[in-house]
Amino acid sequence: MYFDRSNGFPKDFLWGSASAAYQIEGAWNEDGKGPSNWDQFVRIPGKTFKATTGDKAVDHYHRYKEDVALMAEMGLKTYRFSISWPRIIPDGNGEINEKGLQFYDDLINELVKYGIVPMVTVYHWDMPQALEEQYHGWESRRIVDDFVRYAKVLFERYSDRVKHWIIMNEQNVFTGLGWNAGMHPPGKVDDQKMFYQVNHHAFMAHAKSVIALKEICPDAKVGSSFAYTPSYAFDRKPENAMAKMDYDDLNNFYWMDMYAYGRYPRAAAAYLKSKDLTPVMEDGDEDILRKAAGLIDFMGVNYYQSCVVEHNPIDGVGTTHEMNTTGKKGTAKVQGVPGLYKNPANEFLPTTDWDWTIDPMGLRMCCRQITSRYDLPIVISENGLGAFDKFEDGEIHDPYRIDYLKHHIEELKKACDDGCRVLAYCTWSYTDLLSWLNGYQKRYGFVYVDREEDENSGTLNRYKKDSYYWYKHVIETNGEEL
Ligand code: BGP
Repeated sequence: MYFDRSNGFPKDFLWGSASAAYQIEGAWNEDGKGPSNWDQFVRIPGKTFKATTGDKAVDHYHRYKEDVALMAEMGLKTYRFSISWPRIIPDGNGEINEKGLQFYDDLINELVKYGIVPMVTVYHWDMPQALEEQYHGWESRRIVDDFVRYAKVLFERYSDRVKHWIIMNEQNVFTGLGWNAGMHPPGKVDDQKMFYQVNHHAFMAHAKSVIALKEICPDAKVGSSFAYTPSYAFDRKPENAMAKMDYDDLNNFYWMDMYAYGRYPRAAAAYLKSKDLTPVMEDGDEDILRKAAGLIDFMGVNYYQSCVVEHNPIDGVGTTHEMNTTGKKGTAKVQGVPGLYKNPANEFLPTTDWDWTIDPMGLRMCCRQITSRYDLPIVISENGLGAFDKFEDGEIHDPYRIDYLKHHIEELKKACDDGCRVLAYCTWSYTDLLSWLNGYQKRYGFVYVDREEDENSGTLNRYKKDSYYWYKHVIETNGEEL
């Protein structure tokens, strides 16, 4: 009913938590798995905090039963995890590795056994390194067919038990950090033209996978997860409000419009044309993109922070390609695009030790914007706080994490009351895990894992944090008692 406003979280709301294969599994060269682009990238000196790798990660590959048992005890309704492409097809487009498929079969069966809904991400950034060597991975249009073949293998094998699928995780982040900032593989800097071309290939891979899934399993629910950073204009100066529009078109709607409408925002397309950055498209691409847009069931949102947008003159600040990866608060720098916008700090909001703005209301704004612009259901596929945790006699007191999540859930509840159709909320993350660039000291989990940056450190034993018990109660009361 159009005016049927819900009250609080729906009865069948999926309270969940999320992870990604590279960040938890380890077993990087076991049971036939091929090397990924990340296995290669982390070995380049200076790329990650203290040269940390996911070689062992938190050893979820061997401890998944223990991890799932802890989820069941907590009462988790859904668990979002990703599948490692090089575990399934070691060289990206050749033989299929049955042992890799078997691992995820076992994991899915274990979840289903406890009544936990598996939510699967097809691509959370670990691409078979062989594809980089064959044709430079996402830079080549050839990846679209290889990706869709991989996705179909998953749909055919698992869609009897997996009904919730996320095709891409944060396409805006892996392409931005990969081709503009040089901080993710393949480590290219300021390759704007390729950045947009790579995105077009990823959009096509997303679209063709969505279409394939609906053919194989019509009752599956599908979308992609976007790293959504909503924005505030610096002040009421018209040029700052205009800068906000530019920011949103180029940083938010560029991806979400494509997923939801199958087309680029007109102003963004015009800007690309004026800079000779328009990606090459093939005949028929537009139809495929539109068709897929008509088939998606939700917008996936990874929400961590909001930002401020201010006009940036042509001789203003550029991007420094730096990030606070040490946890030393206050080391992040203002960055921007000359002639368009820059992103100064928001003095009204606190930040984490890694200088990420903490803004619970921003989550409600994401939901409202998606609801107004696309009228789509929403899956919050990530939200959480990276912090230093202290292990004291087997206990981990993390009131700051509880506080962060509590305020975000309060705002999410308001979004539900506003009429937004929110299907799920997944915290990042379930266990502690590898933070891509920030090592193991930046912790996000409900479950503490005993390990440090050094590969030989720690027992890898699991311990429940205070937030574990708190979230258990949130789930029990369907978000009524926070
Ligand atoms: C998102 C990614 C996750 C996770 C999270 C936290 O961008 O989808 O994989 O890493 O951010 O980020 P970080 O580890 O940099 O703190």
